[in-house]
Amino acid sequence: TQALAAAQPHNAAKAAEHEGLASDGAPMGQSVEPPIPAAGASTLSELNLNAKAGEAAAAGQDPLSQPLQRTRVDATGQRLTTNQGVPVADNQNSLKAGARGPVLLEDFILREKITHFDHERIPERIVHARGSGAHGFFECYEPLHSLTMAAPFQEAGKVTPVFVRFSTVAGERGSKDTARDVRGFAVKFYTDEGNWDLVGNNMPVFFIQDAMKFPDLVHAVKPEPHHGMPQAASAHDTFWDFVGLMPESTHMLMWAMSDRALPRSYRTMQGFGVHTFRLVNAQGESRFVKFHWQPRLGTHSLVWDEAVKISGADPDYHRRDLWEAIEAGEYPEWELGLQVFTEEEAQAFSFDVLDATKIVPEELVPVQVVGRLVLNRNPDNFFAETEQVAFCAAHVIRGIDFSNDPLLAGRIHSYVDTQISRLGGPNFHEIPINAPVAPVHNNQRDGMHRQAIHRGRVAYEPNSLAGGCPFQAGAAQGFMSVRSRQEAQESRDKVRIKPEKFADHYTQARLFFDSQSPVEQAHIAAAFRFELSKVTVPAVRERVVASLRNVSEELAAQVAAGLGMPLPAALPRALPTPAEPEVRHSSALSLMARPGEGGIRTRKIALLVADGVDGASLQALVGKLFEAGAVPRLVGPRLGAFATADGLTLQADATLENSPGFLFDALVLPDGADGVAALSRAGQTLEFVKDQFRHCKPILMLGASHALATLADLPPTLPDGEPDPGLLIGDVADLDALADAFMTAIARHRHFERDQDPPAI
Ligand code: HDD
Repeated sequence: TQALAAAQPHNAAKAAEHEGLASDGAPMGQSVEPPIPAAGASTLSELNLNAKAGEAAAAGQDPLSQPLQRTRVDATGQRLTTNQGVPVADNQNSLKAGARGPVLLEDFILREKITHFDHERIPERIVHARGSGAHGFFECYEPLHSLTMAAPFQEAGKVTPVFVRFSTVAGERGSKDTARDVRGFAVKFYTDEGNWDLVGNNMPVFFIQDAMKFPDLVHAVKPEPHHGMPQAASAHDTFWDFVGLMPESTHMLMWAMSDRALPRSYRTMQGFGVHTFRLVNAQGESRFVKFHWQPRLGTHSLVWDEAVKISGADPDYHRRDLWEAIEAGEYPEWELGLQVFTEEEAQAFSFDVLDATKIVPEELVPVQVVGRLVLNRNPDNFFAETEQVAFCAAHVIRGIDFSNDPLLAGRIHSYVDTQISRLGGPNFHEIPINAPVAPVHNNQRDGMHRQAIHRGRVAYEPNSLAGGCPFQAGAAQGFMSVRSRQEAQESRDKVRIKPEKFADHYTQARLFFDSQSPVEQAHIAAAFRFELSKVTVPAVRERVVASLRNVSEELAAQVAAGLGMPLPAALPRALPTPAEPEVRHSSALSLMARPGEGGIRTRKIALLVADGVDGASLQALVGKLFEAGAVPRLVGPRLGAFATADGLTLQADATLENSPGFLFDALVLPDGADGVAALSRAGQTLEFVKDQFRHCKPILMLGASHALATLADLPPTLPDGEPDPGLLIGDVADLDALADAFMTAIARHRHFERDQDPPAI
């Protein structure tokens, strides 16, 4: 991994920068001296030998395509200047006519500073405004020549730099990370044949089938327009009104109400391209493809009560998690999987592959793993990179093509269009984070914020004055004029209708629900209950429950009971007798199906500390957890040093006040009667213990701390009388065995055997 990381153009100087060794790295200060003009200069400005003309760009080279290094700024050891490079002597006082006199209009330094400040904000994204990004690379496992010409898949071991942005959908830019929401999973591949953006989500289906409905969907889910509430939440009337009237959203609602809408971390969620795309090989043969990202750490989610509490204590929970993992060298990793199938196979499916509300079950078309994605560098600057990155569903490269999915068609338009207002004009592709590493040459010119200085007098094609350049790539270069061979053409009458199979809204919603584990099903029912309980218009609630009867009678009954309403009649179906599905149960659809590689790396573990605890056992545990790659933290009633019963001094890393229990994956309660008594005097300790228990997380209770279990009213066994495998109680004499059992319990993530609705604690 390190060798590959070193090979990354965006990463090469990172280590040196952090150690302050960037001598030939980031330019110190803002301006970079241009090189001396090239020998053999031939244009007027070159002959002029004005240093500003610079060196002619190397043939075929795009000056914008250099690594981000060219735009990095480092002010170490530099004096303060204006934007014009004029040194600023005093950055404290404006220019006045006398000490108590008026500020002078001529103070251009003050005016420049305030003017720039006044314009610092840009519009946030229409959707997916809240997000976090990172740099990394994609590595191909095997060449895929028979499937595609796409550059990243041409050689085993080929590495393509990427920038990835994860996001929530509904909330504004400053909203919490742990909203119940779909997550964006957008990957920009800087391939040597141009940028390819795979702009996906962490759920493989979507709410609507046609882009015509996208503005309606977004207007319904965003804060209601009259009072601007609620923020980052779908639990309100307009969202449920809309989806209740759009039965095609039912399948996506099952995913959005599942724990997938509450990822524990961006690092523990899957990603999907959602649409059916095409892979095209050098012969122009195309096959359909679905893209899957599978996290190495496995899939893992929060529970709702926990997500709500985290949003108060740490609204940046996912952003911080991603940042810290990368800074710690625990690079997040996913494998790319493809489901590849032919047009003929697709024709025979019981569902339409052009319908973005349908999956292709993995039992029908297996997922073939073709490479891995590693995120190994945090951005230098949030605005310059994460905010200004512009993903566009229209950005494909040769070897990747669109299908006729009508939702995708709208996206091909929308993304480029939205950047024009968000990023201020048509030249957003020149912003460093968006500039391809492949050369860019065309006759598009000018426009707001143009950076490139195009040489010569020719800006048209065909031309003879510039030798015909830039010339069409054409078939001779291996770029086909037929992009991909299409299926037998259907009737091309102009119609505003949907294909027939799009009308089956429930078969796959049922497949999803039936494929969940009992605890996941219970969480789905609870999520519908919660969301609909926030809806104020009873008819809206009824319509949604009526629709759920077409998915699962059991689910509808549970939700109706939870809302204290009679079960309404089932909603009439658009297609009374849909085709028989090929797959009725798909274990791949359960989060439990992907436990990951095991182990406890990067899990955050709280060990409570106070004066009078047993220090040696805590110290030993910290060492063991650290060795296993976890992140142990000593949490005390205050910061600072604590004197332990056995004469050690332990420093608290965090406090019960600033780091409540729900921010941790597991909890250790220490031995030592005095220490336990001190901890129990702080009300937060019992909340800590109760939250850990309620969220089904592992708890290790050493010696005297068992008293806290009684104080917190923890049930001694599971509801069925069996021992709770996530609740480990023992004496410090057995520390080694307890530590091993604790780590095994942490590796399991949650102990849902103890999950109860309503919660016992
Ligand atoms: Fe979209 C942003 C994913 C349908 C229009 N979308 C956006 C982002 C992601 C997705 C991950 C954030 C990119 C980033 O981090 O900058 N969108 C999806 C998926 C969809 C989908 C997986 C369905 C399969 N989107 C969709 C439709 C339309 C849009 C149907 C419009 C017709 N999406 C946009 C947008 C956004 C956007 C308005 C807002 C900001 C941006 O593009 O750059 O153009």
